[in-house]
Amino acid sequence: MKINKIVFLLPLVTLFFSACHSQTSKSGNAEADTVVLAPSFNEDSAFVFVQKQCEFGPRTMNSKAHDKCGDYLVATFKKYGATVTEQFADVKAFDGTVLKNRNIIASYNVDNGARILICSHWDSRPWADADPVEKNHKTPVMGANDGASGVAVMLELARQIQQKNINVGIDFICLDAEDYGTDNDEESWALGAQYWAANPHVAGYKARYGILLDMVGGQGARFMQEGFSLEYARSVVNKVWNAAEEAGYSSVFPRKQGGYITDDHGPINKIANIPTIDIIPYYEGTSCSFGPTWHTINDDVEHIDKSTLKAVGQTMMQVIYNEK
Ligand code: AHN
Ligand code: ZN
Repeated sequence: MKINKIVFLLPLVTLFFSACHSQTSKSGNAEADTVVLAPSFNEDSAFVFVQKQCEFGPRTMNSKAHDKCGDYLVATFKKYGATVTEQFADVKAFDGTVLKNRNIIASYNVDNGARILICSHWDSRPWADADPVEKNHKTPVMGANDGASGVAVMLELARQIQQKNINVGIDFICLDAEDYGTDNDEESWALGAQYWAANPHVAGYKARYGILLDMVGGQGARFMQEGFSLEYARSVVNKVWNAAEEAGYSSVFPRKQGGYITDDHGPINKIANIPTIDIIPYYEGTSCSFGPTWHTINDDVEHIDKSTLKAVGQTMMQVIYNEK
């Protein structure tokens, strides 16, 4: 009698759990569809990658610090087993300056046709023109959050992939010349992404989807669903916010809409036609939705929060280790 009861109740219990949250799909094929918990993303390691980039100084376009940091990124991705491709191009800025653009692409499982694109910009803004103090407006931004944080998460993901392979191909793209833009000209931003989208590093390049990491290390950051991401890649938004919940970070990734942001994902969606989302903070009810250090002299290593790097990094792990 007791055994009969258990046997009878078991399917109900299973039904209850699967109804909670897409742990298994309707097919009930546990082997193929069960969500696995990804290995642990190391936020201390990611933090060191932020520090390393910032030790070169602000990585402003056409600067020596930029050159040296580029070499460091190439060497570090190679050290973690990636196949690295570089794109050099002269691009014209809004003010007529010729920028020596360098996109750095680090690829895993190059022969796998099923690919995921993960990207972040690595250049620093040459002007802290959102600083509350006027005299700082021509000082370069260190870009610990705005630049280094996204690249640091990518480097740590690369280190993790070398330790445990994934089932798909990945291309990490360090995009250049994102942050040399001006307020009244949308096209002045994301010049490296514009170049890559029009000239992908592999002819006819295709990816299932893309994820842009922008400012993923700020104190008190929460990531809301960005407007263009919802328009161009709603299913990718849902995939990533589900992964955040699975990883235990639903409070950092609330299922709420944020703003519409001009960023590197624009050209990737519109020119390269790869559905791509932007993971970018949305600080509600503050004077700057990107957070208090955005384009100020306070965007430094001291204002980086490891727990934000962890929430984003672990969510990314949860996404990529569940890709079949
Ligand atoms: C706008 O200010 C409209 N977009 C800025 C995108 C950005 C700048 N991300 C980081 N720095
Ligand atoms: Zn910026």
